[in-house]
Amino acid sequence: MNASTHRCGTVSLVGRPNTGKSSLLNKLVGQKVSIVSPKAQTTRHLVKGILTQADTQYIFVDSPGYQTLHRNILNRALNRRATEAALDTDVVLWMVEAPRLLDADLALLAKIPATQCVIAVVNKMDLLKDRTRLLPLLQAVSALRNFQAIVPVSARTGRNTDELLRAIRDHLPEGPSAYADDQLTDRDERFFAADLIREKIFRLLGEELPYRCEVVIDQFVEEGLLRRIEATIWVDRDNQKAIVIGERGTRLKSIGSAARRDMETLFGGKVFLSLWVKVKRGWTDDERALRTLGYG
Ligand SMILES: Nc1nc2c(ncn2[C@@H]2O[C@H](COP(=O)(O)OP(=O)(O)OP(=O)(O)O)[C@@H](O)[C@H]2O)c(=O)[nH]1
Ligand SMILES: [Mg+2]
Repeated sequence: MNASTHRCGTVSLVGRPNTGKSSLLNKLVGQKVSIVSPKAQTTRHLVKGILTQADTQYIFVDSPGYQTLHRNILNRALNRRATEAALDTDVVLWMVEAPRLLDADLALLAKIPATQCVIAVVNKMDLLKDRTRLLPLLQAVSALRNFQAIVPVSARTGRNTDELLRAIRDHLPEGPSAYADDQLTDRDERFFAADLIREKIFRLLGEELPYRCEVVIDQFVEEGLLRRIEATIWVDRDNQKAIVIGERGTRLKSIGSAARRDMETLFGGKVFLSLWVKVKRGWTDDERALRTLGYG
């Protein structure tokens, strides 16, 4: 292989919820382009993160975690997205997490065609205090399929991510960059505004409620370096509205100010954010509502 050959290609990150796909994407591109939370199924949209090096442009595509519980229409749409992401790219990173494989890991792998170029990524190796446990896990992974490579990494510490990039590069097609050298993502500020609010909802609300919320940007106006943003958090029942707002509005205020701070860092300017909460009954199971929200 000629060392000066330029390569450019797409790489999808697929896996069970919570394996660290979005964290790894952010680590690889060196910027937070995809939202992260300790809860499963944080990611709902396909987000691209672009890493440009002298001889390679990697176009990573994050996807929602593939899950086998909670069969509502929203989750079926998310699963479709997760598997579609895996079909369309030059390389698929099938992500699992230490210390063990679960059935849902295997269920997703079974959906990736045998003809696809798949690299198995075993994330969270920092959690394996006892290193002797890594080898049996890698062996169990290698018994599943003929992977192009199996790479243990830690998205948290960045361990082994250079090795992963090298393994990916070998399987990217030759060609010029598809995006400008300084472009980090395919999404616009409006998208990030909504997703950052969603991230705070996942981080600041209880176990169930985040799955019942969606964020819609009603207005996004730029005035010089200032952005004026109005957004609505949709919930699917009346009692949820009170919970999101919190006593005397305190919870909504925390969500808003945490999201605003992240937006100001990402956009590099001041943000005025107004947040509203409204009820759209049963939206996670309403196909028409889901289509309006972009899950068509
Ligand atoms: N210890 C450790 N934690 C990690 C690592 N990578 C991710 N995490 C944590 O795992 C949780 C899930 O991370 P995400 O990046 O949101 O996972 P995801 O696969 O994108 O999840 P979904 O979007 O819900 O499918 C978060 O709490 C992360 O901080 C890692 O390498 N080590
Ligand atoms: Mg994610």
